[in-house]
Amino acid sequence: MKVYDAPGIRNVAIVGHGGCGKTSLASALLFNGGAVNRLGRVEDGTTVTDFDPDEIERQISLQTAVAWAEWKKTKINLLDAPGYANFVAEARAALRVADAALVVVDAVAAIEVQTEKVWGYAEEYGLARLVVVNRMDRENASFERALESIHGSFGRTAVPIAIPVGEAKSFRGVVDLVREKALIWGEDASGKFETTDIPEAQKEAASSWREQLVEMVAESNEELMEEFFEKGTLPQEDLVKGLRQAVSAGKISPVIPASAALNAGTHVVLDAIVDLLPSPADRPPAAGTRPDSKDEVTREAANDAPLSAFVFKTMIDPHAGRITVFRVYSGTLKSDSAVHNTTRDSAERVGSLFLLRGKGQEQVAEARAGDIVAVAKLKDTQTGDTLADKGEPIVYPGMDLPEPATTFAIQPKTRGDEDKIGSAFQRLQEEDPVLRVTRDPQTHEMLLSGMGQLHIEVVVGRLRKRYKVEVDLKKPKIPYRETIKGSAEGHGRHKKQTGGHGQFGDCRIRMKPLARGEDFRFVDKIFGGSIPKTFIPAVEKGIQEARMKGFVAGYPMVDFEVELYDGQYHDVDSSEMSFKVAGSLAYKDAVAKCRPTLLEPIMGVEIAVPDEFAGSVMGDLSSRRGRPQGMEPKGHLQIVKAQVPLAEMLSYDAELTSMTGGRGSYHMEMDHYDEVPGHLQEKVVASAKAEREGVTEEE
Ligand SMILES: Nc1nc2c(ncn2[C@@H]2O[C@H](COP(=O)(O)OP(=O)(O)OP(=O)(O)O)[C@@H](O)[C@H]2O)c(=O)[nH]1
Ligand SMILES: [Mg+2]
Repeated sequence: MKVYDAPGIRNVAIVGHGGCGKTSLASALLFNGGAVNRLGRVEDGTTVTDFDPDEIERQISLQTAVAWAEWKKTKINLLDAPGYANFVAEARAALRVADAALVVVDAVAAIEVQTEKVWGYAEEYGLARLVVVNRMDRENASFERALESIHGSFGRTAVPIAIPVGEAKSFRGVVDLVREKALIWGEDASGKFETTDIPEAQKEAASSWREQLVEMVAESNEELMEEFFEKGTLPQEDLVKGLRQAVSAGKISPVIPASAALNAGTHVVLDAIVDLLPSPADRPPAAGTRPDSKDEVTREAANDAPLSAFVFKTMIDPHAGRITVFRVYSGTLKSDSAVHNTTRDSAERVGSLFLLRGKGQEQVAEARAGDIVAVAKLKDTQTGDTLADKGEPIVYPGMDLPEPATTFAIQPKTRGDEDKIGSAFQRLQEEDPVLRVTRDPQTHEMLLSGMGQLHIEVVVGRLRKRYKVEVDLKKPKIPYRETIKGSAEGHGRHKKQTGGHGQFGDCRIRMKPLARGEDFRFVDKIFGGSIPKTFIPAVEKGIQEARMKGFVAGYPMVDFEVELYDGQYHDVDSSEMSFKVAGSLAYKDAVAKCRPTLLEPIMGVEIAVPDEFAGSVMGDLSSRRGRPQGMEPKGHLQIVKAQVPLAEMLSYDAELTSMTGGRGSYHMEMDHYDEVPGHLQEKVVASAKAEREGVTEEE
C-alpha cells in the first residue's frame, strides 16, 4: 500500500443540506478515481459511504464516512457527512479534521438551511470552500438561479470556474473556464467524456464569466493586480496559481455545476480538489496545548515532527470491536507501536493501521502527517481525544458538540432490562457523543436526548437491532418551575423540647421577586447578632432545600430574593438543624403570601419551510400558543421565527414532517421561562399531583 506525504493529500469534507447528493457525488468521485469498479447508487444501497444498514434502509446518511481515492497522484480523503439537521454534529466533526469543505448545493432548491449552517462552520474553522451545484440534470435545475442564491447567502466570493452546457434534461457537460474547454459526458454515467471547444451557445457566457474569474483572482493579490493592469489579463499559469492561493485563503470559493447521478462534471470537481484546494502542508500549523503547563504549542504537518493525531470518530464493529478513526496532524505513526493518549494521560498500544473506504479496510504500514487512518481495539481512547508522543505531548481541543435539541423519556418494554440499556447506551454514545442519557433525579425518568426525533428513532433502532433491547419512547415531563409575583415577609420558628436539650431556631425573612433567570439570592441583613453568624448558612440551606420542592406543584422555585433580617436563638437549644428547619418554615410562610405561580420553558423556534407552507406553519404555531417573531425569505424558503412553550413542541418534529412532506426543518433553543397561563395551571398542578401519587397519565 502506497503511503502519501502531506503535499499529496487532500482532506475534503463533503457537506450540505439533506439530500442534495453528497453521497452520490462521493460515489462518483470514488468511481472516477478507480477506488471502486462500479458507480454505487443510493437507491440501490450500493454506495461506499452509506454502508450502515440503517442508512441503506432509510436512504439517507446518518454518520460521516471516510473513503479515499487517488486522482492525479494525490490521495483524496473524502469525509461524506450527513446533511440532515439531526446529524449536524457529524458534519462538524468532518469539517474539524478536513482542510477544505466541498459544499454541495441542489441545483433546484439552491441554498437551504443546512447549507448555511455548514458554510458557517467551514468559515469558523478557516476552511477553503469548493461549491458543487449538483443535480443539474433535474427538472427546473438552473445554474444561474442557484448562483444567485449562493451570492445572496455567501456573497460574491463564490465564483464559477465552470458553467453548464445545457440544463435539466439537456444537461450534458460543463465549460471549464480556466482551461477554456468544454467537457461533454455521455448519458450512461460511465464517466467517459469528450473534450471539445466551447460550444457556440456558451461562448459569450463563458468569456464573461472567465473575465470575472480573472478579475477576482487579480483582486486577491497585489502582484497579480499589477500584472492584470499591465496586460489586461493573467497568464494561464498565474491564474491557476493565484486562484489556488485565493481559494486557500478563503477569498474565492470556486463553483462547479455537476450531476452526480449522470457522473457529469465530476472530473472537473476532482481536478479542482487537487489543483485548488489546500493540502495539509498548506494549512497553518495545528494548535493545541501542553497537558502540563497548558501553554499553547503548534505542530507542523511534517513527517519528522513529533507525532500528534486527533480522534474524530469511533465506530463499534460487531466483530472487530472499537475502531478509532483519526487524523495525523504531525509526525509518522507506524503500525504496531506505542502512543500516548494525552487527553486521558494513558498509554495505548497501536496494532495494525488501516485506511477506510466506507466499511472496507486496507492495512498500511504507517500513516504520515496529514493523513486520515483508523486502528482497532484501542483501550481507553474516545472521540475527541489526542494521541501523541509521550515525550512531546500536545492536547488538541476536544470535540465541540452541539447541545441535544430533543428529549424523550424511555422505558424498557421488559422489566429488568434497565442494566442492559445502561451498557448498550454506553457503547452507542461512544459512536455518537451527541447522545445523552440521563436520569431525572426528580421524576426518576430515564431521559434520552438527541438532535431530533429522527436521531432518537435511529438510536432506538440500533438499541433493538444490536443490543436486543426494546424500549418505549414517551414525551418527557416538562421541567416546569415556580416563582413568586409579589413580596412579603415570612416567619419561621422551630421549637421542640424533648427530654434532654431541645431544638430552637427562629428567623424572619423578606421575600421579593427577581428578574427572570436570576434564580435565587440570599441576603444576610442580620445586625447585632440576633442569629449568630455560624447559623446563618443553615437558614440559607433550609430555604434552598425547601425551594427545590417548590410550593405550587413541586417544581423548583426560582427568581426570588430572600433577605434574612431578624431572628432569635437559644444558647443551648439552637443548632444548625433547628435553623435549617426554621428557614424552611419561614420560606413556606412567605411564599404563600407572595402570589406563587408556575413557569414553563419557552423555546425560540426557527422553522425553515418552502414558501407554500409558511402560512400553515404560522397558523399551526399560534394554535400552539406560539408568539410569532417574524418571517424572513431565504432563497426559496421562508424562515418562520416564533417563541413557543416547550409543552406544545414535544412532538413537533414528526408533525412538521407530516405538515410539509419532510421539506421543513426546525431548530429550537431554550429561550426563557414564562408564566403558565392561568387556565392551564390547574392542569399542570393536577397532573403533577397525580404523578406524585403514582398515577401515570396515559397519553
Ligand atoms: N437527478 C439527480 N438525482 C440525484 C443526483 N445526485 C443525487 N441524486 C439523488 O438524490 C437523492 C439523495 O442523494 P444522496 O446522495 O443520498 O444525498 P445526500 O446529500 O448524501 O443525502 P444525506 O446524506 O442524507 O444528506 C438520491 O435519491 C439520489 O439518487 C443528481 O445529480 N441528479
Ligand atoms: Mg449522504
